[in-house]
Amino acid sequence: MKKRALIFGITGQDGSYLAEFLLKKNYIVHGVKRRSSSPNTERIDHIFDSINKKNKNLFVYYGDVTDSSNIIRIINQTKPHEIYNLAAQSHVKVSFELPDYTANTTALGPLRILECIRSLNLEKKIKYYQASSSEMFGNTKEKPQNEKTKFDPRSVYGISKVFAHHITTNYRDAYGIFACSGILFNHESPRRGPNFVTKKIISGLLRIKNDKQKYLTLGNLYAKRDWGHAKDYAYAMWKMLQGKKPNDYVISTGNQITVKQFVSLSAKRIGIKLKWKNKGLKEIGIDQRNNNTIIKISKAYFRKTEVDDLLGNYSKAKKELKWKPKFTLNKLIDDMVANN
Ligand code: NAP
Ligand code: F7E
Repeated sequence: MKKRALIFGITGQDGSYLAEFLLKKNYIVHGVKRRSSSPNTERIDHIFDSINKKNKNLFVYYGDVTDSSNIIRIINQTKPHEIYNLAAQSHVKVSFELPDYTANTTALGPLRILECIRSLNLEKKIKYYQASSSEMFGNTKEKPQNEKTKFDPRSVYGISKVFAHHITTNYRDAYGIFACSGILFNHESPRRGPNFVTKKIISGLLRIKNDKQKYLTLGNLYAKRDWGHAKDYAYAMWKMLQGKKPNDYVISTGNQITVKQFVSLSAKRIGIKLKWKNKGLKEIGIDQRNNNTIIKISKAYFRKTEVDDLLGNYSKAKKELKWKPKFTLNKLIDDMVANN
C-alpha cells in the first residue's frame, strides 16, 4: 500500500520541494492551497495541473488553517499517514503589521490540526510534522543554538512559532501523537518568496547587471544568519517522521554570515565587484565597474525588534537522523542565480 501524506502549505517554497520529494518516494500526496484572487500554485504547476493530471499521485484541495471545518473534512477524506504543517504567515517583518492574522495562522493553525487528529481519534494513525523556526531563539545569548537553547522570540511570528512548538510537544506528551518539530534555520532556494532578503538580493543584483534596475534598497546589513538550501531541509522533515520515536531537531548548516557578506558574495558570483562606503543609513555599495551606487539603505526595511545572531548546531540530527546538509553556501547562491 502506498503511503499518504497531507501537506498544509504545499504552494510555498518548502511545500513544493517536499511534495516533489514525496512523489519520488512513491507517496500519494495531498496538499492544501488557499483560495486567492490570482493563481498561487506557480511553485507546484510543474507537478500538478488539475486538467491535464500531470501527476496521478498528487491531489490539491482548497483549505485554510484558520478554519477547522475544512481541516476535519480534508483529514477525514484523505486519511493521511503523515501530516506536514508548513502553513504559516511566514514573514517576520509582516508579522508586526498583521499580528492578529499571524497568530491565528502560525500559532493557532497547528493547534487546530492537532485537535482534529485528536477529535477524530487518529492519534496512533497519523504522524505530524510542525515547522518550527530558529526565530524562536530570538535574542538568546547562547551560541550556537541547539534543541535545549532557551527561546527568546522577538516578533509576533517568533512568538507564534513558540506557541506552536510547545503545543506540538504537549499533544505528543498528553495524547501520544507521533509529533515532531523541526527547528529549521533560514533556508532559501530559487523558489524563495521575493521579499525575503536572499531572493531580493540575488534578483536585484541580476537586474542591475542586466541594466533593468539601478539600485537595490535594503535594511539591516549586520544581522547574522545560518543559511541553507530548502531541498536539504525538506528531506530532513521527512527523515524526522521516519524515526523510531518522535523528537525535535535543529536543522542548520553550522555556518553563519551577515546580510552584507551575503550581498558581497552574491555580487562576486554574479560578476559585480562591490566596494562599501559610509556607515549607518548612509552606507552604500558601489559597483566598481562604473562607480554607480547599487546598494542603498532605508529605515523602511528595518524591524522594530531584530534577531541579530543565529547559528545552529545540528549535531542531534546528524547523530540520530544521519542528516547533514549537502549544499554549501556557494552552491546555494549559484542555484539561486542560475534559476532566478
Ligand atoms: P512560504 O513560502 O511563505 O509558504 C507558506 C505556505 O503557507 C504557503 O503555501 C502559503 O500559502 C501557506 N499559508 C499561509 N497562510 C495560510 C493559511 N492561513 N492557511 C493555509 N495555508 C496558508 O514559507 P516556507 O519558506 O515554505 O516555510 C514553510 C514553513 O516553515 C512555514 O511555516 C515557515 O514559517 C517555516 N519556516 C521557514 C523557514 C525558512 O527559512 N524558509 C525557517 C523556519 C521555519 P500561499 O502560497 O497561498 O501564500
Ligand atoms: O531576513 C535582514 C532582516 O526576511 C533576514 C523566514 O523564513 O527565516 C526567515 O526569517 C535578515 C533579517 O528572513 C532586508 O532584518 C535586511 O535580519 O530574509 P528574511 P528572517 O526574518 O530571518 C526564519 C528562520 C523563518 O522562520 C521565517 O519564516 O535580513 N534584512 N534588509 C532584510 N530582510 C528583508 N526581508 N528585506 C530586506 O530588505
